Amino acid sequence: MSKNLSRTSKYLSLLLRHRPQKAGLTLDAYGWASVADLIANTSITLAELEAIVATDEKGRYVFSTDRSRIRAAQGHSIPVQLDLKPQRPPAILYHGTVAQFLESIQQQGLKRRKRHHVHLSATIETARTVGSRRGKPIILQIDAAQMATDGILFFQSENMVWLTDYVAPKYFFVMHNV
Ligand code: HQG
Repeated sequence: MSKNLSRTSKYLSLLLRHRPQKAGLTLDAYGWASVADLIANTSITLAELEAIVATDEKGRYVFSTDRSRIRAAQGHSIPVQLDLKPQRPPAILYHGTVAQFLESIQQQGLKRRKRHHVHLSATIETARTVGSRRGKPIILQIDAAQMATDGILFFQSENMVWLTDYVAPKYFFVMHNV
């Protein structure tokens, strides 16, 4: 993705996940914004939107079937209903974080902070990328199978991120040498 497109994608993330009002947009209850409004209210073109949806490496944004609306697949801090259905997770999931949060995470468990859910990854590589956003990554291995057995619900976003409400300390450990 070009530098310009990547900057536009970050702005789109701000509008569709956190602050639609910055461009005078309103999202419906399910997080959809009107594509026409988005184009009218910003300098983003339809061609750019189409390129971002098609090429974003994490599939962060999706068009409605008729392409009149667009939303973020996950990662919101504002309340939206994504209508995700609970799904059985893989036996093991991973979470990438950094050393400065570790003590607190080990005491309190993984919390969703500003987002709707705790975000978990199916692979160590993805968790490493997520953690690397903040510094040297630390990978937690999560016993998703046990959590599911204990009745804790998991969801998968449209772009395949695993989501859950909270992960108690008994369900994870820090992976070393990864
Ligand atoms: C940490 C990006 C202290 C947690 C990524 C994380 C992901 C705690 C940070 C998606 C804690 C929250 C989500 C506790 C959790 N004490 N720190 N009890 N519990 N934390 O950004 O998982 O590019 O909200 O470890 O790729 O980093 O936006 O979550 O470091 O998929 O599409 O608090 O965001 O995707 O940070 O990232 P975040 P995250 P996008």
